[in-house]
Amino acid sequence: MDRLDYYALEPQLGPDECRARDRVRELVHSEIAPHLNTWWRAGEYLPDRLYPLLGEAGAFGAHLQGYGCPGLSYLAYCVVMRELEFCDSGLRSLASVQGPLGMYAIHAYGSEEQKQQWLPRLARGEAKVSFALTERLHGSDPAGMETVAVRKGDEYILNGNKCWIGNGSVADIRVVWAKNDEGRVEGFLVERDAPGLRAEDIPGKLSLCLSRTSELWFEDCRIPAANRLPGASGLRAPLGCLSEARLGISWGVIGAAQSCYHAALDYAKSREQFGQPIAGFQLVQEKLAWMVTEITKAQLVAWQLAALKASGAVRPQQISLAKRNNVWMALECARMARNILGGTGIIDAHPVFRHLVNLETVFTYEGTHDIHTLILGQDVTGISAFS
Ligand code: TGC
Ligand code: FAD
Repeated sequence: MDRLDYYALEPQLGPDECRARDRVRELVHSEIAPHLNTWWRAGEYLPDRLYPLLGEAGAFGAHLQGYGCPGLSYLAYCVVMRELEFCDSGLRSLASVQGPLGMYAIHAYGSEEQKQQWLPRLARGEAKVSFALTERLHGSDPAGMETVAVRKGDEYILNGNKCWIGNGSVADIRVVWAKNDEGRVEGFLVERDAPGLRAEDIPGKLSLCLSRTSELWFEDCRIPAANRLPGASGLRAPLGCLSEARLGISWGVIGAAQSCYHAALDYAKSREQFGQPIAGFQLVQEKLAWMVTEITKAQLVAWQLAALKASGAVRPQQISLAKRNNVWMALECARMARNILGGTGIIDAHPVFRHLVNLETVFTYEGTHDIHTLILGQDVTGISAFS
């Protein structure tokens, strides 16, 4: 099936990007998509055996260079994210946690030893990483975090809580953001069995069911002093990781929107009411035209954003515009597609309702829609509405 590409952007991909797209598309098509509903109904996460296959396909940190990482372009990274989220936002989400959040943090701020120890295994999907910024009491405002890391001899002692952490309970290594005794945010690598660490998955999740989300507690949790990320100082360090991941999300959700659009279009052409296909009704055509227009606009935003990023000229506020617009667009597409599908839109014979409930989370994480509105508001007015 040709995917919606109304302004013929796809032929502009180079051979590396096409290869990256096709490898991930093939893996998703053969090993993941056919089993999604079974896993979802059984309440199962993505099976562990698929992590190495995803690693082999270049899904983890596609744009990171060296240390066994795929070493592809930003555009290739973006296209990979779109392919994953065409299938499921939870699949893209676990790749975001692994690549642009966890691996990027180690790549950008880690010591040579930390990079050599962790990046090759993480890129291959032989180990999992999580990225722990959010706390129960501090979501949109991570500057308020209460987790602390105090140096004692050759160790750091961590105390505090982290909430909503992707793969938090099973990660081999966790990038944990905490304040030092001067109140400055720093990054720490906390290994799987660190003494004083407790982790539990958050129960009752009705969205992003393919990916695991956990809560972490640090009670005098001791880690070696060498586990501090030496290059990370201040909140700008974790926010820099978020910039990487938000860019991928602004591409990923285009995949989810395309999936919804095609499901709605196919159904509208085959479903008859009042003696004709519902695709012939003007109100249905208006919805399809809206989807084509908004997906195309989002694609143009995403492509230009990737170009700005590759040129080194991108500003975080430009990434916020794309995350805000494209996630909203995808969520609206999912709602419209669900509407066109009528009653059948709520069952898992179609991917639409799954995309809809997933996108509700994507609307909130990596900066809520409203937080990105305020980032843009501050950029254009010069006045912060946060405090
Ligand atoms: P503010 O004073 O604005 O900034 C502090 C320092 O950081 C710099 N900065 C950034 N740097 C890189 N990228 C960005 N996006 C940046 N935004 C800000 C800034 O220049 C400053 O640097 P310096 O050197 O002057 O200190 O900080 P603030 O406390 O006022 O906060 C601003 C705000 C609200 C925008 C920020 O806190 C924010 O983005 N909040 C949203 C929190 C969030 O997005 N959390 C996400 C958690 S991870 C997650 O959700 C993973 S989901 C899994 C998946 O992706 O699939
Ligand atoms: P809050 O910050 O409490 O916001 C609640 C509401 O208040 C929102 O509508 C928000 O827009 C609004 N609001 C807040 N402040 C303002 C303001 N100043 N003006 C106007 N409105 C405001 N975090 C991680 O660190 N690592 C992860 O791996 C991770 N994975 C996640 C996976 C899932 C499935 C989910 C749901 C979340 C995940 N998160 C992760 C956390 C996510 O980033 C936070 O949920 C998000 O930042 C919002 O924080 P909050 O949920 O505490 O909401």
